[in-house]
Amino acid sequence: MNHVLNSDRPDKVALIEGDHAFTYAQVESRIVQFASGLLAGRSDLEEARIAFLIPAGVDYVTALHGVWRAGGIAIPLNVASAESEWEHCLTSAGVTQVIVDQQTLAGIEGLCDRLAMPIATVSDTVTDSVLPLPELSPQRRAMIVFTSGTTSKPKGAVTTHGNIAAQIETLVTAWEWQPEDVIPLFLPLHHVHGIINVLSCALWAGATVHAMPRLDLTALCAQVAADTFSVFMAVPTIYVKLIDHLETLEDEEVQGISEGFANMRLNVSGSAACPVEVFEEWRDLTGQVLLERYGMTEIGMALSNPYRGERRPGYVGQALPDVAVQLVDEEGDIVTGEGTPGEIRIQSPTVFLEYWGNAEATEASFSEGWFCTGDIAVIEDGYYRIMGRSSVDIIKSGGYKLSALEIENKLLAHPQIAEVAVVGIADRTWGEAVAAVVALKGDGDMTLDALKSWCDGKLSSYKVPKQLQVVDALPRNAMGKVVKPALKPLFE
Ligand code: MCA
Ligand code: AMP
Repeated sequence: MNHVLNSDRPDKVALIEGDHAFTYAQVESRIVQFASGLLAGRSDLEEARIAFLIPAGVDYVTALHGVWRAGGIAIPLNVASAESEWEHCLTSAGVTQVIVDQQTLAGIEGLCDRLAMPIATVSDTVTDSVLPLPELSPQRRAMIVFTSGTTSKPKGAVTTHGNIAAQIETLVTAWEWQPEDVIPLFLPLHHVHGIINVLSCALWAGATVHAMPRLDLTALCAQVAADTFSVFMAVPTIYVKLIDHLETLEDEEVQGISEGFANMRLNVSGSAACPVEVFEEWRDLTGQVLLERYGMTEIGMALSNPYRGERRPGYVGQALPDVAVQLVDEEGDIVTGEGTPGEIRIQSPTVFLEYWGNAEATEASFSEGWFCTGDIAVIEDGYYRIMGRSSVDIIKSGGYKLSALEIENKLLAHPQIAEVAVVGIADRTWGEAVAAVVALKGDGDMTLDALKSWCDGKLSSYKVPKQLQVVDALPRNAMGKVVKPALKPLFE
């Protein structure tokens, strides 16, 4: 199984990182050297878990594909996590080795020392003594992506080589990826959106990826205005940030950037609901009709507006090829016909294998062979519309899925906090913003700034509450459970 680099045009540029351009042949050769170094004389890593902490660039691609080619399970970590979050990923997945680059080494070295976990850079691992690499069947485990959910700790979603190939092939076909395509990559590379939809589809199709270590709107827009890209993929928050950014610029500059977007063949939005206003503002500004699609870490992409055909604002389109979709109502009955909401359930070769080391959670997430997404949708005029989620404990902020329970558990360790509830509140930029309601011990007070400083280093910064309300006691129902819907109006 080699769901890897396109090998049709070895001299074509696969990846651009800063001033360096790497051809497909160069990237391939580095991957083989790295995989050989990882194997260190063995014939197959036999699904050993290898985690890596590397920003977008050739080292990232080398680590991801190198682990795959050596028969390991690749675990991309969030470069912006707090140490305790990395520790959870490393220990719960039984990681045997951590790969870093020169920039990320210092941040995680201490943790690896404490856990007695071997750590190495990509450059130290590559070797000239190239070894034969193992043959891998589609059933072999390939990757673990950590995803937050209704449990307090993120779970590791395991996909096989076959799942990953199916996730890529579906999108390459549906969105008509071409070798001539050029795409910017600024999304984080520990989630499916960046890993599969952008990086892997492009490298499969023989296209060119411009790797950017972070989202820099000014630099990005300059390249857009220079007509560098043909395809653009982002979360709704980034389209909002771009719309706001363009408002700060002179008319002439805006015109150049708008034309750059207009000249692309495709702009995609996903990972969170794209508000109709954003869809319309983007169309007015650039002439681009956003293609909105729906997916999830555990299933890859499932629903998509058409590449050719009507893209409807507020809708996520129809099932992608080979994806079977059911809507199931609260009574557990399959919804037939249009207009009745139900939970989205999926069967598809793209659906993941299991949560690592958590058979119970895996079993609970399937019903009669269908993966239960927890998202509620309705079909209207043949198109799916996402209505919300079955759990109030999941928050989608800027495309990141956050667990209210995970944030509450952290905040409960604050010496002043007696009780806490975390909710997502509507926010133009973030979609939902994290908001905390706390009841304090004693008669002290708490400011948002003080809470934010306390969170520093304990939580990834995007999980830190953006709003705070202090109350005497949290509202609870007869069962003693906090009534979360009653908390949202506190922030209006
Ligand atoms: C950054 N900040 C955030 C977020 N991102 N706050 C809430 N939610 C966020 N998502 C905060 C930082 O903590 C910081 O706060 C301040 O904003 C500036 O941080 P910076 O990193 O400079 O912000 P940015 O570069 O503008 O980042 C915004 C972003 C980023 C580019 C939209 O959040 C992002 O890349 N989101 C995409 C996530 C994604 O790819 N999700 C896919 C998963 P302070 O100043 O207080 O420290 S979903 C998926 O994969 C499925 C399969 C699917 O359907 O796609
Ligand atoms: P994640 O678990 O991080 O992969 O996020 C997947 C979740 O993002 C889905 O279960 C949905 O709740 C949400 N999501 C993804 N795409 C869309 C979309 N186009 N509209 C609404 N929600 C979406």
